[in-house]
Amino acid sequence: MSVVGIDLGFQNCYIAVARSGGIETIANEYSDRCTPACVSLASKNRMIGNAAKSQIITNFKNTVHGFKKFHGRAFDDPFVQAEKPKLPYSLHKLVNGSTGIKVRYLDEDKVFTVEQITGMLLTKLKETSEIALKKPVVDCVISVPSFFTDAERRSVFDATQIAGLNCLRLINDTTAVALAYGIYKQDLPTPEERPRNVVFVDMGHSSFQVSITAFNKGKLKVLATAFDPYLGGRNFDEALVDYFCEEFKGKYKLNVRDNPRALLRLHQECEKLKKLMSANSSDLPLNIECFMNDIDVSSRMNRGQFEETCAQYLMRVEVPLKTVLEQSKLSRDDIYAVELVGGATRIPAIKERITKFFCKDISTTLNADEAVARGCALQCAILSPAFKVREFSITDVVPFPITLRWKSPTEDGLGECEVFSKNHAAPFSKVITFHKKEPFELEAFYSSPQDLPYPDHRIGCFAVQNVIPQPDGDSSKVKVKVRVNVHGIFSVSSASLIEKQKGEGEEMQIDSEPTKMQVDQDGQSQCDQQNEDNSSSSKVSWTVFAYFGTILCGFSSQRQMIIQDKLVKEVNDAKNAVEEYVYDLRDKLCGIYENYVTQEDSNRLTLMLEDTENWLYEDGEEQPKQVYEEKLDALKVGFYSLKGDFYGG
Ligand code: ATP
Ligand code: K
Ligand code: MG
Repeated sequence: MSVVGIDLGFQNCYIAVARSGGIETIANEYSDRCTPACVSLASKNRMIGNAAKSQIITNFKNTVHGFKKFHGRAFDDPFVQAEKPKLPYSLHKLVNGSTGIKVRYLDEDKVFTVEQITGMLLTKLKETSEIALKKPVVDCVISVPSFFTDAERRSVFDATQIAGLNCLRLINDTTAVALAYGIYKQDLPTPEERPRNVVFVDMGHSSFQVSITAFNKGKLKVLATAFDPYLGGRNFDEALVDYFCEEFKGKYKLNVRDNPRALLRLHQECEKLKKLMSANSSDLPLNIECFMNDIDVSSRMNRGQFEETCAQYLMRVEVPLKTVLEQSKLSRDDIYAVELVGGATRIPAIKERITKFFCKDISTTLNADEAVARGCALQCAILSPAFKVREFSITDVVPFPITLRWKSPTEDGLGECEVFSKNHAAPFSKVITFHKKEPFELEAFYSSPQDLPYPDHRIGCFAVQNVIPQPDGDSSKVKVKVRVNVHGIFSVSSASLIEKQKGEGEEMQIDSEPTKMQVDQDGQSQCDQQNEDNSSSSKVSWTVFAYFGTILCGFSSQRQMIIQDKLVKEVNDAKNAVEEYVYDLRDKLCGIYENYVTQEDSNRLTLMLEDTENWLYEDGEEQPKQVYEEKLDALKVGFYSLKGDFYGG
């Protein structure tokens, strides 16, 4: 059983694994701990991660990045529509209305679902962890933003399945960070003492998340979360891009926005400049050679100007901080520490605002880039029977209240109740009792659409079937179990009809789900329309049918794509072997072999090497693997057939 944690970032992904020495963040084949969330499709193969990132400019139409927030979103979603004109690649409306990504792959136009693209990225991350652990990886824990709704979570979950992963938990980013913070702390208050309250702030490339978490020995409880789902490092990059586009229009008469390649380069340079300005308050240069129309461009900026340019975004930093504090019902004095993670919290103006708001110096005891992945790996270790870690209980919150509405075809029992209030503990199950004579429908939705960072407040419809009246014509008691599970996904997990059985012993339970059930008395009584009756009864489970908007597609193609990638890699390796042999032998002919090879042989070999090199650039540019292998063999034969006392050397 593998213990792997994945921080699935909008821009950067990190992997942490459990090895004998503990939790460790691992590097990929480029010795990079960060794998870019980038997938590049080409006429022969796919590239994922670092290799894909290097294609962002050269193959911009088919290099997909910045796709995380398309999960669970319809093509017509206002967010998707707002992103569309800014993307170098094309989006496409899928038959089911969801967002597809249109690229040219294997010389054909292809539309991939977001789940497939993330599936490819996860396959790469899976492979990287398999290389590090030297064994197959299936079980893992993956992070998602705390504000992700059901549809977004389901969609990410589907992607994990496409990648062949068994995701034990989708954990909220800030909760993963809290776990990484708390699990090794030796000095946490005992369960009887007042908890230690810590604020976690994570600003990444695409979003801003805050949580307040209460720690006691052996447990953490998230008290509240708040967020600005549309505020992150990329807004600052875009502000700089806007600024320089405007400047270059005047200064060089360039319309940068008309040239996707130039625009992408400017983006990359602005991001670099932004990072430099975090460390340096002086004037810094921005130079790009051969930017557009053979023109070199240059400009400058300092931190003061940066803050002015980004004022509209800096203004938004305080809002979630205020919200989270209000939600937690704590005062500033109750806060023990404020911990920052995420790349964009390195911007000094952001740090200042956070410090000022909490009237407290911020601590950076956590690794800002790796804490999420480490927290995920720790959660995976806790859930894995194969790995021993200290007991630690994690209670998260429901970020958006959930209401259940019910109706029957003929009975006038229409009603609704809020089953999960805002910041209700999660994961959590509740049993709700209905008194019904016929099948009925339950509709779950988010109660406060105005606070939801998602356009559709519906969660799902559940039909409770096979409900019949009691033999005496009375309503039957139907117990419905609703749950927000470990992934933060809502479901109606089971329904049971309680049959009256006069005079027989205890209530008999024939319940299909073996999980431990926590019953929330509040929730039960609100929805209970009649008093509990005391007559004995037996419980019979009935089917719940669920309908959801998400549709899974594309399980089969991933395998084929992996085979294709392997094939291309093998051909490239065979070709590289020929090239390397040519260079190597040429070096040696002028070096260590010089005294052992006659001039005549040397000339003959040099000619042969030159021919081969030319061939590699011409007819040999694209050949099947076998041709390269034969070429290499021929070279070797040519070399070994030399006369003289060469082998004596
Ligand atoms: P998200 O959490 O939104 O899914 P992510 O996890 O991929 O995104 P991070 O890796 O936490 O994001 O942060 C990336 C962002 O941080 C980028 O915008 C990057 O430019 C920014 N960043 C990194 N280092 C610095 C720095 N020194 N100064 C300013 N910004 C920085
Ligand atoms: K990240
Ligand atoms: Mg992140």
